[in-house]
Amino acid sequence: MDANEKTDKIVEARMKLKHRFEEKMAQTPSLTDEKPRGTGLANRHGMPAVPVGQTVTTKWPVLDLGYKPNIPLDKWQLNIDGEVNNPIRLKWDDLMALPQVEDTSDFHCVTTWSRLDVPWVGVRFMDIAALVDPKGSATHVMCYGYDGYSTNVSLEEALKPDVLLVHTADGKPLTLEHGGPLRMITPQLYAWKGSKWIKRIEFLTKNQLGFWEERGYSNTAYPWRNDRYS
Ligand SMILES: Nc1nc2c(c(=O)[nH]1)N[C@H]1C(S)=C(S)[C@@H](COP(=O)(O)O)O[C@H]1N2
Ligand SMILES: [Mo]
Repeated sequence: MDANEKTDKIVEARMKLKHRFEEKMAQTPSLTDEKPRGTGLANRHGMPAVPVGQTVTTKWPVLDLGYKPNIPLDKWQLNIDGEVNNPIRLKWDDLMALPQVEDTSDFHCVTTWSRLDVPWVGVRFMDIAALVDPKGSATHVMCYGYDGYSTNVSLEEALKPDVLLVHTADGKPLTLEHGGPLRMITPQLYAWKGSKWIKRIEFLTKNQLGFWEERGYSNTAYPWRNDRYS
């Protein structure tokens, strides 16, 4: 396959995914809530900038399981597998060869702090999904970190355009403590839905609980509904 054919295949897979999840995505809280709870000016999705119960901080606290796995770039890999037609293993150079996007979005931690307007650079989850071509039966993903962490996300949330796998924040390579070299971000959901030190994305045919979800955190994690615990 030449480069053009490759691009065409990814575009085709992306359109297929968009078509399959468009309706479900349009029904997610961050796009449908008529009375999202919070304060401040509307963000680009029409939600108040500061969700209910959150306080803005300019610092960036660190939350982890007491362990920060340090993976050198030449050893780093990301596996994307499960309910897909084309499972892949990306090395660092493969990741950097994918379309890179810059985006600025907010980061809401369930422990009540929010960091607004973080400039990120990375790859869209949607583009990664298009590469592996999920089977028609795929509904969710489980994302795993090198530290043993896991978190589940529905595809109608994960496929939103501002869900990214990021390697750069605030104009600098993502630091180890914040999940470098690569982490996921989910601006429309509480930040625990974005795995730091991401190592594997597994497509699933049903919802399964991740690390915090098994310990009582919400499955849906919607900040403008104060949806913290299940
Ligand atoms: N691999 C991994 N990812 C993780 C966590 C973790 O402990 N391990 N903590 C989660 C939680 S609870 C939050 S609030 C954010 C915190 O990201 P930060 O430490 O960069 O602020 O990462 C999430 N992703
Ligand atoms: Mo968190």
